[in-house]
Amino acid sequence: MTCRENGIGGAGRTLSTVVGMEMIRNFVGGAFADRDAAFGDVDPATGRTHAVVQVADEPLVDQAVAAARASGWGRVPVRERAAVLRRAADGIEARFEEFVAAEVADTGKPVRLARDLDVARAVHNFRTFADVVSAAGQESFLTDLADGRQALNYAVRKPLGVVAVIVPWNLPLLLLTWKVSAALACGNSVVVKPSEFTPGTATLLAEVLRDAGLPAGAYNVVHGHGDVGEFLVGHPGIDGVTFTGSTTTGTRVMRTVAPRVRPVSFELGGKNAAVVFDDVDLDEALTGLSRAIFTNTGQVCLCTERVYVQRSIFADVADGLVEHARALRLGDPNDEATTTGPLISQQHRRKVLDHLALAEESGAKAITGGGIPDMGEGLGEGSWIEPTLWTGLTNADRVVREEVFGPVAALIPFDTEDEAIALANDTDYGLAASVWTNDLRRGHRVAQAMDVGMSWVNTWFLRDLRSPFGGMGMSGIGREDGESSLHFYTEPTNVCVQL
Ligand code: 6OD
Repeated sequence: MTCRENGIGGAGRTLSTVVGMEMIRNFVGGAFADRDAAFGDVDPATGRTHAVVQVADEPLVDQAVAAARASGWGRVPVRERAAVLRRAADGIEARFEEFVAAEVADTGKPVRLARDLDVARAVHNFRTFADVVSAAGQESFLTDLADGRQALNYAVRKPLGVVAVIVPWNLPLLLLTWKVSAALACGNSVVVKPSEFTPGTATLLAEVLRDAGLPAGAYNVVHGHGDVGEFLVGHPGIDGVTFTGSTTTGTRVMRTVAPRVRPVSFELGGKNAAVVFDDVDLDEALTGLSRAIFTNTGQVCLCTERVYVQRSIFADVADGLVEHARALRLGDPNDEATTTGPLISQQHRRKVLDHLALAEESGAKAITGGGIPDMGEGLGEGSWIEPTLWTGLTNADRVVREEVFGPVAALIPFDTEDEAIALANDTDYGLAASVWTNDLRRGHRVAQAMDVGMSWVNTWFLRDLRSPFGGMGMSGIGREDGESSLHFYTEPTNVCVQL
């Protein structure tokens, strides 16, 4: 039986017996493991439970960490590791539509987005990190001391060992494979804890990695809520933690890991700004800004929630963005024409609705959206929200300072370049920014002046996995991708040979 078969995994699986649903199980030491405790996996588009997820307990997490330690993957030569990663990429491609279906069922995101962004990136992640690790060199120095001695110093990269990978629900497979492919490429074994909202693709990936020839124990999945994640990151057998999620959870993870002084890589919240100058190509900018605000229903850490617009084009940008927002098609995620799905959960929608109320209390004008759409039969119980744009807010308003993580943005005018930079940097976060201008020098100048990990000019979320990725301030700690991933997922150790 595979993890994604319908039915039950053995005696006592009462929940699945009753509802006869797909069962999502933990994967430990190269095999699926059954547990009695389970919860329902809800499709946020319909509000209906579509699968049953078995919950890991502490003994199972212990087993997963022990299996990871014993996997032997770190001793596999780089050439063979890269070959396994490439076969994993091929394996995802071969089961592409299964991954798409699992991601859509868990997130409610439009099937086109799941294909073009999430699953396509999963394939790309494995191929890229196979390439990165294959091309990686080591630092070396020929040393000439004043006393005449000579030496050869060279670094040897060792895997950290066992890495805990904690990933969120917004881009479950994209972020999981981004971290797992890099960690495995570097010779680490991983224990993955997906979000309880999106357990599907991490479990499917277990089959693909097993079939690609990854040794048992090198990839383990434990399901559950925050307590499972907390137990995992605090486990004495964990050598490093990579986490993407909220700043609040990130600080908890950091506290849990601190007593054992293990490296962490965190990509946390954001309150990302776009700065739009009046020399811009308006149509191009509106298309880009609309993507930046509304992609994945605003549930991407890089999404723009603050748009600073030069005053002379403020009305044009506002009208243009309203037109884009109204052209979005909310609806059945499996309909190819759908552009926009629901929020991940009712709980998250309550948070977003609180922010909509807060904006109104602050005197904002919702120039489009501002509430719950009428989705009609079948989708009425889903966690839908209207794409929303506000004017009339300033940086002093809470809703302009706090991350909403929904399809919302505040449009705020500015007059000068200096003012725009100051407004964009006036935040506790520092993840990403975009600058929209046709003035080449200004584009470089303003992009560099942004206090963020990633600045885009005339685009958004255009990624090269060799470039450093991560946030400043409350947006995170550490960088991943390319060389940065090699740095995080390995310990460079130095050998000095006197010549
Ligand atoms: O594109 C990536 O590699 C990445 N880490 C995206 C993060 C998005 C956060 O929601």
